[in-house]
Amino acid sequence: MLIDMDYFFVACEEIKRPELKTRPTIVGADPKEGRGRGVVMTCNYVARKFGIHSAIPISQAYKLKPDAEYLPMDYSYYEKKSAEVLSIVREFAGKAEQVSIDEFFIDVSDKVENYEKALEYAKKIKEEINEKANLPCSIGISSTKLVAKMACEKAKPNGIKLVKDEEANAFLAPLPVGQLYGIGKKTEEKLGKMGYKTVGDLAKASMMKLMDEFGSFGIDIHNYANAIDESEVLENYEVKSISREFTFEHDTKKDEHVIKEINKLAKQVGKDIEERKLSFKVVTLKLRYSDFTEHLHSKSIRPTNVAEEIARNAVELYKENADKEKKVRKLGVRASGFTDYKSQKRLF
Ligand code: TTP
Ligand code: MG
Ligand code: MG
Repeated sequence: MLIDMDYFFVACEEIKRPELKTRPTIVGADPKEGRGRGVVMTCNYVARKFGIHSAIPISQAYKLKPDAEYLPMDYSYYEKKSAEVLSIVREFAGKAEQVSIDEFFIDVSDKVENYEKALEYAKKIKEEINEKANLPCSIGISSTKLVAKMACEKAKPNGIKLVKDEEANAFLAPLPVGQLYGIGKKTEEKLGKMGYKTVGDLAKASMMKLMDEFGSFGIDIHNYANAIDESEVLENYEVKSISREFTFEHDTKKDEHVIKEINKLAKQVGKDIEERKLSFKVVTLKLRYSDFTEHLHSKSIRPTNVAEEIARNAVELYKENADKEKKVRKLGVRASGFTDYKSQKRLF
């Protein structure tokens, strides 16, 4: 699902001053009676009826509706509301990814077993956001991020749109190429000259021809036009390190016992790393002995996403550093120095 808040900045202002709900309201630069510079950040749907929308010059907005409410940005308040929405959304999601101040992808494939249930679930999420954060939103539902995002656009304002897997191509086909995600103004122009007007035209285009014109981006365009998008919802918690610890029931100095447990811990850490699609460059082994002295041993390696490298290096650290005179009481294995190996797709 892609959840995008409706007319976000102004919707936040309406919480502070409910009387704005029925009045055309704009957040952006000061219009200074038409002489103001700068742009409209956003406006409510009452104002959109007058032709006002995001990114137009504030002077133009003023011409269209001089008696609208013009408000300055209160960014810290919008950030606070955004964080509130994120925490509500997280309660419903297996995974959540914030893509902008008012936009969240959530993966609910482990929460609902079919599209009908997903639709019910989206209604619940929408109600919860409305009740708890006092804000309207729209939700797009699909099996890919690409189509969910585009479905949400169609759901606006204050709606939910489900596009099933088997409907995705027919949903995209009639749209002008400029509405396909990843396609900017320049690409749209070039595609127009090549004879591709709709996403459906583009879906049938030869991949080679697109690659000739756009390089590897041509492959992306072709995939998007065919509703193919394999990117996953990525958690965007900032994780600094991942570790596991184990305490022996009986302190031991038998290498095979210790190494067996190091391997187990490393496997658990590795599983976490793989799930989060991280690569790491530091492996640390913690050893606490029966006299309660504790030592950390670290190793920097070339960044890798190969989980087995954790065990290999942790065992090596043990062999190189363990005090063989003492019994081991507790072990810890940690990986850190993360980078995303599958960084987010250009598209988003
Ligand atoms: P959007 O989600 O693009 O727009 P919106 O929430 O105002 O309206 P919609 O109902 O169509 O989703 O952007 C979120 C916020 O980001 C928006 O409230 C204001 C800000 N913003 C800008 O500052 N400049 C811009 O050009 C756009 C598009 C948005
Ligand atoms: Mg929005
Ligand atoms: Mg948005």
